[in-house]
Amino acid sequence: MENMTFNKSVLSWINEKIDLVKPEKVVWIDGSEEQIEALRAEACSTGEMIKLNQEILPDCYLHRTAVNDVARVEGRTFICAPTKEEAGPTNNWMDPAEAYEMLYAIAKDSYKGRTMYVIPYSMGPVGSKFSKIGIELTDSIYVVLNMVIMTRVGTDVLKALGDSEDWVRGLHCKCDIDEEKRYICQFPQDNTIISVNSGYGGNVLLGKKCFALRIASYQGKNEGWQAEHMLILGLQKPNGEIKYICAAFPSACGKTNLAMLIPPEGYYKNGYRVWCVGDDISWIRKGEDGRLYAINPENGFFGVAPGTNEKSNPNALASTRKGTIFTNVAHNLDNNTVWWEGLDKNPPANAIEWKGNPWNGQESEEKGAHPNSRFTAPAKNCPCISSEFENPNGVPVSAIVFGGRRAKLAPLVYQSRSWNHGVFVGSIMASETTAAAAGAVGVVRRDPMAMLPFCGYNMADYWQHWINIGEGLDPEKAPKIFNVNWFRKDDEGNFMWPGFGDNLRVLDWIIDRCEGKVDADETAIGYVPKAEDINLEGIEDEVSDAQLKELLSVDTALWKDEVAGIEEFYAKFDRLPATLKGELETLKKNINK
Ligand code: GTP
Ligand code: SPV
Ligand code: MN
Repeated sequence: MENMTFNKSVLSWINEKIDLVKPEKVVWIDGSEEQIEALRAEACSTGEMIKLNQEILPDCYLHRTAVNDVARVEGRTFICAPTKEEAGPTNNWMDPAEAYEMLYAIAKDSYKGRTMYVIPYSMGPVGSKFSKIGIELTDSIYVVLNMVIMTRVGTDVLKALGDSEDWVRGLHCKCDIDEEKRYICQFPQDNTIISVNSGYGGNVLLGKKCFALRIASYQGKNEGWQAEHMLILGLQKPNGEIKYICAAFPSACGKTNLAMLIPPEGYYKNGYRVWCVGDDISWIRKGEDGRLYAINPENGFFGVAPGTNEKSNPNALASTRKGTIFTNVAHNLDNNTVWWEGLDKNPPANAIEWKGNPWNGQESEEKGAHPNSRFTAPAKNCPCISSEFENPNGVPVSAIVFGGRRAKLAPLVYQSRSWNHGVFVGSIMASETTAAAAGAVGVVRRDPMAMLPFCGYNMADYWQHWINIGEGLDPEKAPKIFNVNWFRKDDEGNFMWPGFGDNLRVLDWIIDRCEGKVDADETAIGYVPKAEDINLEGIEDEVSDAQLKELLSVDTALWKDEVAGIEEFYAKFDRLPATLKGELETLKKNINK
């Protein structure tokens, strides 16, 4: 097949990799429907994908990964910066020369008898000043078909790249899916990613976490912008005005759900709407008017399937009804469709579970779908996709929201006192771990800005970058910074807040605060709503006034323990910004008052 570009840096890099992995042939992905359709057919012929019921789920497919390869592997993810200090205390580090040597030894000859697919892709609308280009080499059709949904792929991208050397190199080799030899390595200084021995989502769709967060966060530091693990939503008020919010929650903590929220009935009737710009990643930079603007660099959703249903997230469900790839969900053999826990109350009796074994929907200890099973759905399918989704200039950001899963401690919502206090609030985030990464689930850990697994350089320098960004903003124009917690539990272990659509009640307060329309109580940790300012109309039965007060309360004893935890965490950082040390001292003083 002919090369699709004359770009010398592209061709010489690909030729080097061809010499290394020795593919039987090389196929350039041009983005055409014919080519994609042929690849789908090939993947079905080998069993890599299963074509689903085309009447119920047109252009939808099912894929099962290896049983040992179902989530990101943080322990095997490395930042290969020149020094350990540059990667910082929260990242795994490997010396770049050693890493290349080890990875090349694993990758050597690994494409023998296989095809190399060359995927030119753009993160962000092709040609936008926000956008960046990558090329991923892969031996997996599944990866190609996912990248085609998740990014902008094809000839236009190479045209936009021209002769430039500014593009991110990505090499993915399935090898033998050997978990002992699985490595996800980022080389931020070389704009390079190498991923071996995995076939799962975040490990292999290199445009997503590897590029759009780990590499891009480093690019952003050097170029004066930010790459964040944040959804972007537009909140439309009854007067038709739309305010944009970026929100960072750790993996499987509610970004997709919040980004596609359907307002509660009363709000909906009054004209409130939520428009989804993005559900996972934001690239943010200052616009000509001095405000911050955000784009979603992705083109699709790689969303958590379990729990997605007609009630919890109808927009996400609707997004998966065509052109979607399902990974590690249950296969309903009666009608050749898919099922997952929490889709409905009728598990299929005649099915294949995610590992590929027969399943009757009854066995309580066996799940039909893996807890981290996913759908890969085109953004354009989403009924509430924002009209600004393709806007090359992004959307103006009014509020930044941090949040996580905290059964205790963090109130439903609070506002920081300033940009720098907001950076502090982001830096002390902690959340219970989820199935999105291999390892224990439900353990509270520090996850600053939801970026713990995704920051491509020293986290202390990343915090300093946040502070620097704030210094470049007129405080009047800077987004206001908040923290939310949808996951507070009572002593019986029940969620105290209904969440999902009802989270709009909190967003409404947030926007009112941004517009200076509502007062708040100043507490030790920041501004907390007055109970009467959270509208409970329609959920009075679910949330009593006492419960709301409890949700908004700041428990000083618990916060004292928290301060000790923060001090311990901060002690890891030799380069902790003085500003954050100062914010911690203020918090301590406030708590002990
Ligand atoms: P990643 O794609 O891994 O980055 O995850 P995400 O942050 O987009 O999380 P997602 O929206 O997919 O939600 C993950 C899980 O959290 C699902 O099981 C949801 O049902 C649950 N969830 C989301 N929002 C809420 C909420 O407001 N309250 C409660 N209790 N659960 C929620
Ligand atoms: C996450 O884990 O935050 C995800 C899924 O969005 S993955 O692409 O696997 O990283
Ligand atoms: Mn994510």
